[in-house]
Amino acid sequence: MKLTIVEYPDKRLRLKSKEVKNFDKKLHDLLDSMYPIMMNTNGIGLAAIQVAQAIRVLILNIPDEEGEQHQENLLEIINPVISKRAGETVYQEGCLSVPQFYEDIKRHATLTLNYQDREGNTKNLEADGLLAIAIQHEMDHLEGILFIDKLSYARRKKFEKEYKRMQKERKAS
Ligand code: QAP
Ligand code: CO
Repeated sequence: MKLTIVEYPDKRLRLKSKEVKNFDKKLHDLLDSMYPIMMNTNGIGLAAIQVAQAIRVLILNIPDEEGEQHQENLLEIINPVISKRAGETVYQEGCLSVPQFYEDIKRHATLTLNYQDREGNTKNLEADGLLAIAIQHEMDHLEGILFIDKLSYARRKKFEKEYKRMQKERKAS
């Protein structure tokens, strides 16, 4: 499956992703294709809508203490629901669909996640740190929400201006 990353301001990023009902080969092919594109673009998280598939699927590969990503730490998360959330944390986020832009975003510090794996098995996960942040960021994608939507009016205006200038430069080169 050949995939490319959908970038802001593409309207497809605003779609609400649909629940996965069939845990079939098509889903497995999508998951298998999402992993290399995330790794090749230096991502730690990717939602299916970022590769133009509006279904409730996301993958995460959080780096270890040495900052290295290992395939055995890959999480494939389908139909996620947060059942508990607590605390507050701020982290400088980025997004593969909003290249070259990073801003501090406030999230819950810890959460409990219910989800399904690629076979449709029900799973539970307690998350904190970068994993908890990444889960919230990727789950926002399932609702058509981007991290830039959480900026103040002034910061968002600054972003729109910088991003437009950067896109012009990228087209020119
Ligand atoms: C979401 O983001 C996230 O601008 C995943 O040029 C962000 O993988 C989770 C990336 C922060 C937790 C904390 C962004 C790569 C990757 C860029 C990413 C870029 C190259 C973003
Ligand atoms: Co993102």
